[in-house]
Amino acid sequence: MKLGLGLNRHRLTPENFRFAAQAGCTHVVVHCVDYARAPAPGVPERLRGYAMAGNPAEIWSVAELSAIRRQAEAEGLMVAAVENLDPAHWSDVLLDGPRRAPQIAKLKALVRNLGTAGIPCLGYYFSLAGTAGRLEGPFARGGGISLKMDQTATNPVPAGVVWNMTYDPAAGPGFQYATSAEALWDRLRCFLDEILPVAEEAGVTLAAHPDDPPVPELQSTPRLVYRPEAYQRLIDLSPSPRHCVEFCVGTTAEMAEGDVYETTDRLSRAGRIGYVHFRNVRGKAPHYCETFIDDGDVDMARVLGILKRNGFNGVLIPDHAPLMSCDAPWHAGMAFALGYMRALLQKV
Ligand SMILES: [Mn+2]
Repeated sequence: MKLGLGLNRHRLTPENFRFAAQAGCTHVVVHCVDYARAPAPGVPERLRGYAMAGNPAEIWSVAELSAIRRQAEAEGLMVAAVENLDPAHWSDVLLDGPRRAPQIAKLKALVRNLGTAGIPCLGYYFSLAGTAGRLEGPFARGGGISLKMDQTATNPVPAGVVWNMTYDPAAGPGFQYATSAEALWDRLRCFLDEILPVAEEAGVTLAAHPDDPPVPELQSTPRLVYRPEAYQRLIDLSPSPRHCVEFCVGTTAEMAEGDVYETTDRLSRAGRIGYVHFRNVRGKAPHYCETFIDDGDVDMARVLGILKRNGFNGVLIPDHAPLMSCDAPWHAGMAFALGYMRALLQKV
């Protein structure tokens, strides 16, 4: 197994690649979505709390992806995956909207671009509400800044927003058009039916993240993979070897039902893990708190042992880690998680 670090778009700098290498990483998972793009001046009040999605006309190019790869390689690292799609590029795939067909064509081109740039995996998260409904605060050990969920009620998603970002500031007023879980499963199946053949040709694995937070409904939208059994339903959508899971240990442990070790065993035995989000948590949805990697409910060494026994040979990244009190809160949190993971990997 290999150690990696996830880097958001604004962290794709030579210093951060070097930081990953110094912590013992051989791989990085990169984000191309700008999650912090400010709303345009003049967007309606009801959309002010949401970041703006990217440019719908521009998918990530071979040149852009290759430049990231070269930057990583300059520090001795491989790019294991690009994580997450921009809502601007697939809003109508998620919502079954009128621009679905051109967006699918662009997603196919994007998967080909990843293959050409030598990036072997695309992590995606098929969700209407995205990662809403969590709070950030001093909830981890010693007041480390982490995320918690402690609620069951959330406001519906405004029209023009999907996956927690505004893709159409001119939409609305009102709310995202309601749909059922079955309709959403259908949309996911259609997406996979169209994209997986291209992914196979391009040599790119598609890896699906489970619902974070894992609750059956969020912001009046249905969720798909919020309990362990749903991983199987997801996998059964296609026999393609390029159809995998972005296995999130934390999210799986947060699921109200099931057992994180059993799920780890089932998915890794089936060979359907693209890469792993290796983080810890205390509690179960809808009342849980993200913790330091050594401080939650999950025996991380046991999870690693199961992955090893089943021959998983891919990349593990820390996912989120609590921010630590110092001049570099994010880096300290990641260094702590990576050091712990490195030790477990050496020992397993
Ligand atoms: Mn995750």
